[in-house]
Amino acid sequence: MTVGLGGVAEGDLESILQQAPRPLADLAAGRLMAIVFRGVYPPSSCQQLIDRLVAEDLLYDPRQPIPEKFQEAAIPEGYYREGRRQEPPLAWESNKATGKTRIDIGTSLGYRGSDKEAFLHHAAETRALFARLFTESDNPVRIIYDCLAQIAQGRRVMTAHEPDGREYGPAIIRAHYGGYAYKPHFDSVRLREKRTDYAVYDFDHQLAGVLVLQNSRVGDRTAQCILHRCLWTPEIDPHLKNDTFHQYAQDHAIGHVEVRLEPGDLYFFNTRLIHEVPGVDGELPRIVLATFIGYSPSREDVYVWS
Ligand SMILES: O=C(O)CCC(=O)C(=O)O
Ligand SMILES: [Fe+2]
Repeated sequence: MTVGLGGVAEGDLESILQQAPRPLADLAAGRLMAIVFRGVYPPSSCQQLIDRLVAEDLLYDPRQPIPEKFQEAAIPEGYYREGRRQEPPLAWESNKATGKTRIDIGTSLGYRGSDKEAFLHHAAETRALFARLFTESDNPVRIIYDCLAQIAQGRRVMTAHEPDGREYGPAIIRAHYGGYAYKPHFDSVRLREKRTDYAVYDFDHQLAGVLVLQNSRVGDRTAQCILHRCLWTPEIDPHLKNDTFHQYAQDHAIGHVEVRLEPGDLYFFNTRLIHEVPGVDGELPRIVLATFIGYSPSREDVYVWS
């Protein structure tokens, strides 16, 4: 059986391929909203990894006061930089007060890409850190790449790199504290950030692969991603910028799916879809291991970065 327009293919590899025989092409075209691999990383491994990140002072325990170091490193909601612009994050002061902060472990092109040399240097440090954090037999980054290779149908999956071989960050761990939310947005190095000076700019399509390590929970509510049945066009932009997308979606009968994930589940989606993760201010932060993916039907390589 093939999924209908805008469905979600999920389960193990066999059932995903039964539902979506051309997974990346279907995601790229918006025929498929998401692909969900269930339970690819054991929940006990998720917990061990988080405990280790806290023990190594890479994340903080939200039940303790926020250490100074993390207040400085925290990234405000809604933050990204375009091209080479470097101005300070506007949303910063207000977020410090609300406690809605995000800690990144890894190298974000969106956050650091305005200074290419500094970005590539930071990425090299991230690769060294990940080599220390993960072993050959327990490596969630590898799991994301392997699952992607399984749906990439013979294409070669690799960490994004510049023509001179210098690699980007392979993936990024993101912890969202205090009900940190992603408002309706899309992600695109090409259409949004306009990073013409990076090799990933050349791909026709950008996807994301996100592995959930921990949910944020209040009662039976958890923070989950909502994918709207709407690929970004310039017409949508004012609604993202003015916070009127929900009204626009209602006026144009644009539906959505909520992709419900538990720790250890991995999902792939097209980042040109308008998507959001409403915050849930639970005791624990929502923590994910996230990647972006560059895919072109005409290319036999698939790039992964963060
Ligand atoms: O955390 C997620 O599931 C998706 C987050 C997201 O949309 C982003 O990082 O741009
Ligand atoms: Fe996003």
